[in-house]
Amino acid sequence: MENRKKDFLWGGATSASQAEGNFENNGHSLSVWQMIPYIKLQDRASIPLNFESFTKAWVEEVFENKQGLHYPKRFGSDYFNRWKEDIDLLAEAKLDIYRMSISWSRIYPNGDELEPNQKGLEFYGKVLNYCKEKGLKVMATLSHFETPYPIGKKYGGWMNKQVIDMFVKFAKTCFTEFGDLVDFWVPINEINMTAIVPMMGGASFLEDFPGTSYDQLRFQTLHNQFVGQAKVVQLGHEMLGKKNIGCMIANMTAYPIDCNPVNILEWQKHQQTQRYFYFDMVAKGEYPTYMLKLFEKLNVKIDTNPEEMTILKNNTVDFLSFSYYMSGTVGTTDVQYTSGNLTGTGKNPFLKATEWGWQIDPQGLRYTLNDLWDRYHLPLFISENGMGYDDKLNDKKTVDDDYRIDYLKQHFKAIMDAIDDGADVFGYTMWGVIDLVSGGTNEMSKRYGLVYVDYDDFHNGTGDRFKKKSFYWFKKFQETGEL
Ligand code: BGP
Repeated sequence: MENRKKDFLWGGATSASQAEGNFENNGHSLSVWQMIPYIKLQDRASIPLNFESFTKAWVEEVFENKQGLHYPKRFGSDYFNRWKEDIDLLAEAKLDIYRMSISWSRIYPNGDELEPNQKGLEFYGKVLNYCKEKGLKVMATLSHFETPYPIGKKYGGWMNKQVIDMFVKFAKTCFTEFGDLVDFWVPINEINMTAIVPMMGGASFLEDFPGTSYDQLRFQTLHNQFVGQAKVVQLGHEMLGKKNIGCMIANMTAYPIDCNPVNILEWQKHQQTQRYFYFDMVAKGEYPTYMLKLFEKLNVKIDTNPEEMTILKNNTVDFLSFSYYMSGTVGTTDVQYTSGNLTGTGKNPFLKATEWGWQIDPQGLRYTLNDLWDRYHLPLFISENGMGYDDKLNDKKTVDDDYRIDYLKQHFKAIMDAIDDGADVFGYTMWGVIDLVSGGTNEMSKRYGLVYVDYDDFHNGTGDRFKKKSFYWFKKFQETGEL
């Protein structure tokens, strides 16, 4: 099959806190995500973490690290030192676009500084200029779960509306410094993370807000992020004079477990509250009725005012970007569960799953693209997709990752089919294009890349980069347009 849309952007993605390392130098503070240690999984396919266990007391205790735990995201794949080599590899594989994040913790390590950290700006200036030199377009995420931990500690994270202004200040610095070097901006990665785990998404801990329910915490923190994101959209439009700012949402496509009407209603509720809600907020700029009803039921009262609601309404995004790894099922009964991105979901007997239990569903991507295009009529970009696998480097210093090639081929075909169906899709960035630390499980051995990085789960290894079979496959796809 041929790649029929000639200006489509094919690329790869990484994040600062999973790739950079070098956490204690150059004024960098730890981001929330770098506070979580590696804990060996007994069963990779079972949901690994009890998110409510991430209390502030626990984080502070592990911070002292008397138990000698390993924190993989503080080491990443040593991108901070090897960025040039990595960008060369991306250019060699003929990527059109590279999605990366600019670590908030490197630019405003405490959030409340008046001036940005020059060393951080210098680093990203070098990286972005080099991308330009190599002909790579760039999508920059402003916070890939990278709220500096000091903001959580001192201000209570995104639950505190002062953090909105800190984020806007950070965005303003990035627009000023890098506005000419970045092609597309995404303010907040997978914004729905905050409604699932406010500590990870928003650096807000329940202990800091006595008398507040967990539901109130998660939806208020999320609301403040929606407002912060809308303010950044407004600022970007004013400063950059371009329509190049999108959202990033973890897409939760699911199917009803069967055609029993009670299950259809359950599925509809799930898709509204777990999926459309986020897209509705950033595309339509107001709370949908079904969420207002849910808030009543949960006794959630969003602290807001008419000015914030106007900001949300007037500053919707220019494109919709989302992660798509898998699909799930929903029903009231008879559902067996499996792991997935951010949350678990129902098993689907028609789908195979990875070792981590993530169900592989390329046709679900075609369905999702058609569905989102029909509903919003905004250009679509798949900003994360890929297959985590415990790749092994062979004697020839490569990885024969035919399973990954197969996964990518099927998903690329699904995108092309969706374009044929009429959906306006303009780009795709494969997750973890150069191996990096897993977001959810902190394993280095859960690999997604076209390039193998020689580190194990404890950061032992040379850090050397090796091209996998999928690297050559991707390059050929770019050269020929043939899948
Ligand atoms: C998304 C995150 C990414 C990445 C990806 C894969 O939720 O935005 O940062 O980690 O999931 O997840 P994992 O690394 O846990 O396999």
